[in-house]
Amino acid sequence: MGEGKRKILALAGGVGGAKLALGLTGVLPADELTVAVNTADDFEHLGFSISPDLDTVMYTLAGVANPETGWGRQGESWTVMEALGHLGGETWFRLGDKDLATHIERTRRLRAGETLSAVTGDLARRMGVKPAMVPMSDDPVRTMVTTDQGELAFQDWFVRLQCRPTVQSVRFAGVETAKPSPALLDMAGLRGVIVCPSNPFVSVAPILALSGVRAGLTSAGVPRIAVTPIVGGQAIKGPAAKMLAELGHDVSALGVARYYRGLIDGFMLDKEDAALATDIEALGMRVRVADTMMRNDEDKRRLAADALAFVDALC
Ligand code: FO1
Repeated sequence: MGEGKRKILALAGGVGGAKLALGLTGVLPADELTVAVNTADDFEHLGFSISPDLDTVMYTLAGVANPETGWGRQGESWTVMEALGHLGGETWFRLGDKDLATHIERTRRLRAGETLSAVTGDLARRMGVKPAMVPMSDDPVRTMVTTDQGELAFQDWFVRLQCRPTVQSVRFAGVETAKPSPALLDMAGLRGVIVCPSNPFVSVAPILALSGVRAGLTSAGVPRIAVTPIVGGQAIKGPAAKMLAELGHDVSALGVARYYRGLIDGFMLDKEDAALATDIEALGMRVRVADTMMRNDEDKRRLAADALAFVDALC
C-alpha cells in the first residue's frame, strides 16, 4: 500500500452494498472507509422523503437491519401501516413504525433547509454508525424505468409492481444538474475504490452518471474493483439478472464485467463462476475468484478482507 493512501471508497446501493460495507467495517478502521450511497431510489411518499438505500446502509452498519428483508429495521411493528390500511390509505410501500421515525425526522430537517448529507451524517452518528456514509448527491436524482407498461418511477416498478414490467431502458432524471458528493471527487489519500455487489443498472449507474464521477474515478490512478452481484447466472438479491436479460446483456458475471469495462481494473468473481475468469480477463481486467456469498457476518468480513487484498494487489 502506498504511503498515506489509506482511504477506501465503497460505492453502494441497498442490501448487497450494505452487507459488504458492514464487512469492510470489520477489517478497516472507521476513518479509512467512506460509503457513497445511491439516492436515485429516493422518493416522496405519504408526504415523507424516503431514502431506501441510505437507510438500508445506515441500519445495517448500526446493526439494526431486518435480517429477513435486508431493508427496514429488525423487531419492527406495523401499527401505523395497519391503521392506514383500515382507512383505505396507501400501504404498498411498507413503512414500519420505527422506520417511520427516520422518515419523519429526515423530512423535517430537509424542510428546515438542511442538506441530505448533513441529515444523513447526523442520523447515522446518532445510530452509532462509525464510518462516513454519504448520499451520492444532495440534489434529487430519480430513476425512471421505461417498461412495456410505459415509464414508471423506480419504486412503482420495483415495489408496487414487483419488478414485473419488462424493462426497456433506464434514465436518471435530474442527474445532469445534480452535484456529486465531494467524497466522490476527493481522491486525496485514496487506497482504492470498491464497487459493491449492488445492481449495476439502478444502484451503481446513477452514482457513475453524476457529473465528473466516472472521469474522476478512472483518472485517480488507484485500483478500482467490483464485486459481482451475479452468481451462477442469478442475482443474489433483486432484479439484476432480469435487467441484464431485458437490457440485452449476458445474464452472467461476464455480462456485469462487460458493463463495468473501462471503469474497473479488477473483478471479483464467485468460485461457482470460476470458468468465466479467462473471458473476463480478456476484457482487460484482472480477476480474483472468491466466495462472494455473504450469509453471515463472518462471510462479510472474509469477503471484505479478500476485496482489500485484491485492491492492494492491483497497486
Ligand atoms: N422493498 C419492498 O420490496 N417492499 C417494501 O414494502 C419496501 C419498503 C421499504 C421501506 C423503507 C425502506 O428503506 C426500504 C423499503 N423497501 C421495500 C426496499 C426498497 O425500496 C428497495 O430495496 C430499494 O430501493 C432497492 O435497493
